[in-house]
Amino acid sequence: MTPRNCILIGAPVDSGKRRRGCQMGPDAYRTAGLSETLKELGHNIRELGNIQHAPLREASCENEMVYALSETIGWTESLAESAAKACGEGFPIFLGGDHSLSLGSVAGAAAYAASVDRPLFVLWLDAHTDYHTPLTTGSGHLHGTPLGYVTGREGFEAFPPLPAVVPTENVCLLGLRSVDAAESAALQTSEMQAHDMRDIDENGIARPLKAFLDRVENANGLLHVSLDVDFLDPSIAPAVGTTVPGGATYREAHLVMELLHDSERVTSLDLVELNPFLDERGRTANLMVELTASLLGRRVFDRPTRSY
Ligand code: 5AB
Ligand code: MN
Ligand code: MN
Ligand code: MN
Repeated sequence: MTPRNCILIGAPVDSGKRRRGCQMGPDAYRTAGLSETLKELGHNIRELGNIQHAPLREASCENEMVYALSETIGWTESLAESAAKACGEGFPIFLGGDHSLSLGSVAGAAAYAASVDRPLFVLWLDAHTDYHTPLTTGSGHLHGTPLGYVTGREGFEAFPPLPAVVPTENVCLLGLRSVDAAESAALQTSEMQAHDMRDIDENGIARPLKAFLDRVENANGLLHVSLDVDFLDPSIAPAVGTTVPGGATYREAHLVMELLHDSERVTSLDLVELNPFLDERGRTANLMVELTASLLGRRVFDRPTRSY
């Protein structure tokens, strides 16, 4: 296995929703031994500690429901900068923090991809589509908007202008089981490949993922993976504010990570929405570390790499 230069970036973002606790996420991953686990697999690890949001400035939005706009803009600025830089130096892993961190991490990854003239693809592992804009969100929670931002939807005027838009046909979502009406309507007119749990129940999780990975391969793309804790079934991953029953099982989740590893395509990763305040004796943090280990090459026994 080729060792990767992993860059661990703590992003204690907690502004994407009203319930607090994701700010403790980076320390929970450290406590669960993320860095040691990846070292044991033979990877090089650089720890950047926790980053901060850019200085806050006044910002406003027509939708008065929108929560903590200035703070999320500040995070988007600092994360986009960190991501673009880290993508040029190694394999960034963002230790969240809630999912609003992905407005910045994906924007930065897209900027880097554009700078090396390669397309960026995004795999969204989530119960939700996170395709709102500040104008369509009913909750006002900006952790429900990162895919809206990075694909260039209208309504993000207060945010930093996107250096490079991610085309919707480059986005694949797996694990959906809670989609708001406004998101669903917008999704219909987009090219995103959205696979809900019904689809996964009927067809398995490997098939849509392999089809997507083939497209990434054929386009010689970079691949950003965004793993929301609520992709997983709450029975195995309780530490998240937005539990939705009927999520990915332990094996489905590991299989996704194993296939991603074998594809050798993943170039950046978000671990988001872990709320350690809601965990049971660290089990969710531990599972997220185990899944990251699968993505970075841990396997039960060695076998010839299959091509698909
Ligand atoms: B998460 C909801 N669509 O907009 C909203 O956890 C949930 O990052 C968003 O996927 C969930 O508030 C955001 C109801
Ligand atoms: Mn979610
Ligand atoms: Mn999410
Ligand atoms: Mn959530």
